[in-house]
Amino acid sequence: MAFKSGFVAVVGRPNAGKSTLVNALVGRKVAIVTPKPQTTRNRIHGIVHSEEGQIVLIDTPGLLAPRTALERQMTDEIAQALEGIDLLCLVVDATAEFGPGDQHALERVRQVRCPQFLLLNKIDLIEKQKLLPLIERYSQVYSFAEIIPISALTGDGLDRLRQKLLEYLPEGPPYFPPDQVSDAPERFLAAEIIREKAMQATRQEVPHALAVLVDRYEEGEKLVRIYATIYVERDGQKGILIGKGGQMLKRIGTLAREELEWLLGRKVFLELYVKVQPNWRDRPEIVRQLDWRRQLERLS
Ligand SMILES: Nc1nc2c(ncn2[C@@H]2O[C@H](COP(=O)(O)OP(=O)(O)OP(=O)(O)O)[C@@H](O)[C@H]2O)c(=O)[nH]1
Ligand SMILES: [Mg+2]
Repeated sequence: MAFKSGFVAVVGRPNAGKSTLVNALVGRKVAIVTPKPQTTRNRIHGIVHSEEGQIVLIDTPGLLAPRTALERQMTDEIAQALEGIDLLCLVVDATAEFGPGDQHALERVRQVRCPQFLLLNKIDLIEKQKLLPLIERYSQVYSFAEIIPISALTGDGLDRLRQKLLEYLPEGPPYFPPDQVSDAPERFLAAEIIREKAMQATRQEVPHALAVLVDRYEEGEKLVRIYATIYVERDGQKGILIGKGGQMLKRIGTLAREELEWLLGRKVFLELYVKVQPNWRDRPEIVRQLDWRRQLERLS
């Protein structure tokens, strides 16, 4: 059989499980995951290699009506991810009732011209008989090429999904070399892992007020030195992040370092700073700095 290859956008509402799915199919962590909505802020390619073909998944931020400069950038990221794709996967949280957010998501994908799959995710959490009404509901309002129940967490249904993706992709040569799993540089992965640990360690409005920028990334053969700043919007948030006697920041740093050592396969020296940048989410000039593609252009 001829080799298949192509780009598959993974879209859906915040918290549907898009990044979990991309990581599971790639077989490595390329995107961060937290229980909080609006974790992903940039589109990232996660590359799935096999003998039959190469699936380039594009993880995207959750679909929503943008209110801040950050959310507008996230919406732009989705629009760019949808350009020139071969396939689209709409990921839906099957444990949630169909609501206005799902209607909005359908209207968004309706504008895209390519075959579309509906992935009913988190089926590990629901009774099988609840699936059928959901499938019927979606079938009535939209014509999907395939509707596939999955659990990105347990892996249920993912073999079938992989097969179906390859089936629909066009014939073509691979876009990425066999050892590449993501298009994002390690420097960005480092910032994201730090943000993931900080998001997981904090509550309420703090996780969403966090941004991480790597100030220096020095690669040695055995050791990577990373100096990064975590931005928050208010003094109170800075206090929470640093914690009593610096305990919180230390814990975040340790967790991030351990995971980065595992992901990069090298020792990591990590130094974290915390700075207040009032209302950065409403400030386009700061939001732009969080776009790693633009950062790369600036560095080169
Ligand atoms: N039980 C269960 N939980 C899941 C599954 N898939 C994802 N989750 C959980 O759902 C939460 C959100 O997962 P993410 O992968 O970050 O979701 P996302 O769609 O990328 O979210 P945003 O980036 O915020 O748009 C996390 O707590 C995941 O562990 C699943 O199949 N089953
Ligand atoms: Mg995500």
